[in-house]
Amino acid sequence: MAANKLDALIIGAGVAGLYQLHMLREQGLAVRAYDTASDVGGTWYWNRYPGARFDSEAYIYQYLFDEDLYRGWSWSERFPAQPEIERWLHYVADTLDLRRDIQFNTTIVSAHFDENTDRWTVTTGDGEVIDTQFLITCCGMLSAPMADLFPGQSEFSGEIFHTARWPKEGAELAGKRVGVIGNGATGIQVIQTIAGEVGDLTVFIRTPQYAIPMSNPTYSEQDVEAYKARFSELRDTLPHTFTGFEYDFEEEWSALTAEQRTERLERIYNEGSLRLWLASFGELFSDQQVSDEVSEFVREKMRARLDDPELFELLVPTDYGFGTHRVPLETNYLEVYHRENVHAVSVRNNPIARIVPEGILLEDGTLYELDVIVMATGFDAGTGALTRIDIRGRGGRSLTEDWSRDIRTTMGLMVEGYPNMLTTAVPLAPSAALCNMTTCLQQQTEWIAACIQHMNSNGLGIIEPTIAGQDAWVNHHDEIANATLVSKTNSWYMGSNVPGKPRRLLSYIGGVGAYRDATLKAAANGYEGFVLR
Ligand code: NA7
Repeated sequence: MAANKLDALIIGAGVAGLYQLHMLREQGLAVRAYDTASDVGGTWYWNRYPGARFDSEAYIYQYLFDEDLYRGWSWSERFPAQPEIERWLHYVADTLDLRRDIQFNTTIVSAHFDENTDRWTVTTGDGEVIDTQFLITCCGMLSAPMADLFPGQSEFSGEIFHTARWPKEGAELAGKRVGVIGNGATGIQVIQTIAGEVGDLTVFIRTPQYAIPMSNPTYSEQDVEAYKARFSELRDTLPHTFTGFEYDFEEEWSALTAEQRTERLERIYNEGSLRLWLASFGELFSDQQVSDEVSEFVREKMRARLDDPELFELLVPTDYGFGTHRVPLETNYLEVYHRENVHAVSVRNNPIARIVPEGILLEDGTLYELDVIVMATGFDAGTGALTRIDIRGRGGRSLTEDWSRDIRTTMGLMVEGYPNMLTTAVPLAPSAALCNMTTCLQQQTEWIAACIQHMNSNGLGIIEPTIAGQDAWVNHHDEIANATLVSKTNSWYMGSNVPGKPRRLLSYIGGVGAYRDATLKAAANGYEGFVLR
């Protein structure tokens, strides 16, 4: 088949795209992946800012379909940094010989479904046109940066970097006056890493963050052998837990005495992982009283590390519950604010008005003069990667327009009106928020590969969701989401960081295992909720 005529075109060569390519190639399909980047890695290609590292344990942020692949790579520590993660994805691409079917430095700008041929016409930024039966999006949940946010950005006389577009050659920060906007998971990693290097660091904080100290031991050979020996166990358990991590909830909060609760919280807190958030007490996500008590436990821990009550006000959250949006792991993040060269500025009631040539100007006229501005301002999560492409389905329907009205998908695997477009890391599936990404992405890509195999074995050319099937999934998703405290907190989880974005919990919160069961059940029942012909 000519290179411009494919069975399947994959957008993205990150964790999902690599595995999707491998599986479809094994099926004998003419398949090719395209990526804007110059190499594989996705998130781990783009996010090369200082301090970028895992918050999932490395030995579970893994492909679990091939024991040799798993055993062939040895991690140096529990939560490795970006350079090591990028090297690991190079190892995966090399081992599976994937690069020969990936076109790098190529951005997909449009994809239009042709109702006469039942095929997609895909166009690249260089004007290349590709004709494909299946369009598979592996664009990542957090890949469309919120980079153009403030008036005057182009007038700044210094340098501005969004964390997800950090220059490959690095940025010169030593001795400079640096401003960081944003203190989410990304901002925290940047701030704690550069504080000792820059001349002066000003952090502009709109919403304080709960934070848990990371315990990050380096691994000995024995440690590596020990986790590798758990391959089968991890492969069998991870897909079935609530969040795709190796741990699951403790006992019920209500079944424990006050002393027992404190003992559990202390023990889990000291593990230095995301367990306190993702697998301590399920009631944390739904019961206000439990949320209040666990939040106060974490606040106490944070206050105990700060020597200035004024910093409590700036850094310790009080108006939303622990875990109702992303909880970052950190290393001396709070202590950084005790340094003479680090200043926290609240922009909650006095927001950033604009960027001026000299620096950042707040609404009350205060000017912070800077040499470098780091925008750790996050992403248009879940939808942004696809709405920045001109995707057209039946009748010329635009996905960008559809999702600007209402964000709907069928199990995060397809969108009604867009036949043969299969999606990963889009809304209404477990993804990024509340999920170990590799667990979720392997499940979604495996579902897609099995679906295509089923179609090809049965002489079927088209799959698309029914309206009723999609409505049922959206209603199920909303019912669970609306019963949680997560849906009452503002963050990218709810789309509230993007002006005008329809409000809906982007990630499915019924549990990774339950989601998996639902998608497999739909397939086993003749792809219930979908039409195939
Ligand atoms: P996040 O979690 O969306 O954080 C973005 C940060 O930027 C957050 O602190 C925002 O404050 C802040 N922000 C955004 N816009 C502004 C303006 N206009 N003024 C001041 N501050 C602003 O993105 P991350 O990259 O840290 O993390 C994304 C995910 O990547 C993370 O959850 C992990 O899963 C990996 P706000 O809280 O909105 O007040």
